[in-house]
Amino acid sequence: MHKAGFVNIIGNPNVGKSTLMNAFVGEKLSIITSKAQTTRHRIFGIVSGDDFQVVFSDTPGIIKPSYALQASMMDFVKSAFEDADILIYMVEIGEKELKDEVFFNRINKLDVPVLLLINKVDTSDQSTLEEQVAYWKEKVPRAEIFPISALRNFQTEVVFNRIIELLPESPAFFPKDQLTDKPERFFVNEIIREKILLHYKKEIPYSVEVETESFADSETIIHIRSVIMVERESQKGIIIGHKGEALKRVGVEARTDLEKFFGKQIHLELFVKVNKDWRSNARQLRRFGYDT
Ligand code: GDP
Ligand code: K
Ligand code: MG
Repeated sequence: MHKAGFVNIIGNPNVGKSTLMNAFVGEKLSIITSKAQTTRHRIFGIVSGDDFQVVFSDTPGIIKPSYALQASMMDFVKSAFEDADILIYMVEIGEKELKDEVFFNRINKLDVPVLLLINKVDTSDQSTLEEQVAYWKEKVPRAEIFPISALRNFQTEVVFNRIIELLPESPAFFPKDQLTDKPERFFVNEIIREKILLHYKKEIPYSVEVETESFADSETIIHIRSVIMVERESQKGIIIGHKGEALKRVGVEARTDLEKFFGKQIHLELFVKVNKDWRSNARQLRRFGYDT
């Protein structure tokens, strides 16, 4: 018998959804930072065995959208509700307030298995943890609750084994050696965007989109040319920085990660362009892959 299904991970921003999917897949498919809205897309991470295939979906954190980009991000979350065979609802230790009741009520109404993961237990003591488990048991009576640490790989295997048990009988959805649904350029864009999230303050990371114009893979080296898109001229200056130092740092760090990701030498060229108000422009958003 072969089992396969979609396991969709949803939750508030920063609870550790991307960290968990990467831990399951064993590859850094999703970028991770301590900032909310690091993940903007729905990203598949595929784990296959001889008689199973789990298609994880990492999704953006649940927020109340205030511009078109964020609305599209929440459409990714909604789609993750609709096609889940198993839903993972992730919370972090200490989280009690439900930021979006609408999503929350949907969880209690779903008829697929729900695993409620209380993440970051490495930061908690036993009594706090017990209190949290009791709280979530009452709030989501139909969920199975697992305290975990995605970062330290604590109890993640237990969760994985439970997922395999719960998977429906089905043939595989993807070739067994496929890890994700996204093309190479997507990961280039994301790795560069991660460095921007890490090194720039305030609104800058949220105003940035990265587009890879060329990706030329030869035997020993990959030549990559990417554009960092900002919304305003003033942001362009900030990205480049004094004597180009800031942009240079992004390039150096991104290249190191790209070499790890692709297992090859990378030659990376970065450019900065102004694309006025792209976050609110439906046509631009479609171009950057924000349509569901
Ligand atoms: P997401 O926004 O839900 O995708 O969360 P991320 O995976 O991007 O993680 C947000 C932050 O929480 C990052 O700084 C992670 O390193 C951190 N984090 C994730 N899992 C754990 C965990 O189990 N323990 C601790 N202490 N930190 C974690
Ligand atoms: K994050
Ligand atoms: Mg994320």
